[in-house]
Amino acid sequence: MSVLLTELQEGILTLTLNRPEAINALTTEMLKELSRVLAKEAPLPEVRVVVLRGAGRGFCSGQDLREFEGQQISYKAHLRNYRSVVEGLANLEKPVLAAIHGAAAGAGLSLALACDLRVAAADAVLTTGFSKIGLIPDAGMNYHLPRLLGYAKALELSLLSPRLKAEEALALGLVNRVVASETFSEEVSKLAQELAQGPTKTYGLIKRALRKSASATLEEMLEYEALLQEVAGRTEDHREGVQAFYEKRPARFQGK
Ligand code: T3D
Repeated sequence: MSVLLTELQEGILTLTLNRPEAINALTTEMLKELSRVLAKEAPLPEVRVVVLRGAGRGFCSGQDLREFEGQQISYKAHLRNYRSVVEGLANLEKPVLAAIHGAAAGAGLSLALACDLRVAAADAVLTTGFSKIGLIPDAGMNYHLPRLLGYAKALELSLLSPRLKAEEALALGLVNRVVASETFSEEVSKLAQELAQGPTKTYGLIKRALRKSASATLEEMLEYEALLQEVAGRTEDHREGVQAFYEKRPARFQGK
């Protein structure tokens, strides 16, 4: 059985981390496959949204702590394993949804933070976890956590690694919504379907603009927005959206 399951249905590419016996702890093989799928399959035009989830009883417990047992952490191996995955999730020009049930820990949480939206089941438990094993947050967590929560909260969670329940994570802004565990898959599908029927190219431009704003001045953003709006204005979905407005009907976006 593959350590990463992929399924494309009605524009929704679902990627399921599949090592349930270790709460989907990340191995080199799994990260390599994730990186490949994000580079080769996710960008295809028939994919309108990507959902990242875990098999079994949790989302992801982070780096597999048994894979490199007794070995020194290697800067090179670490970058090789994680960089393309985190960049692949963050920079993909379409929405990426993390569907979190059970535990999301360490680099597992980092991957969820690199996604665009996070839906948590009521039973989810989120923890940075790194400091508990004497490591610093990685896999992009130092970038995403302070941008989502602000410096003070990001530092607190990084230093103390509390186990946050779904509702606590929601109150902090770490996840976008919490849904009942019983209807989790259904709610994730509903949101994924909504996104899959949206103006995909424009979604990609929205991501680009907000990502750029993390390191840009107001003047630079005004310039960049104008540029991206010109691109959005040339999409078929923009034409359809305006036409639908005139005709007082819902838009039928094709992602073009
Ligand atoms: O090399 C580098 O580049 C460094 C990179 C580091 C990146 C990182 O992600 S470091 C952080 C690594 N992750 C952790 O430290 C989290 C470790 N796991 C936990 O804290 C807990 O397991 C959870 C909070 C995730 C879940 O707790 P719970 O009580 O629901 O489950 P459990 O009983 O602890 O785990 C179930 C099984 O999964 C268990 O196996 P067993 O005993 O039934 O055979 C456990 O050992 C295994 N497991 C859980 N996490 C990992 C793991 N196996 C390997 N690696 C794991 N990260």
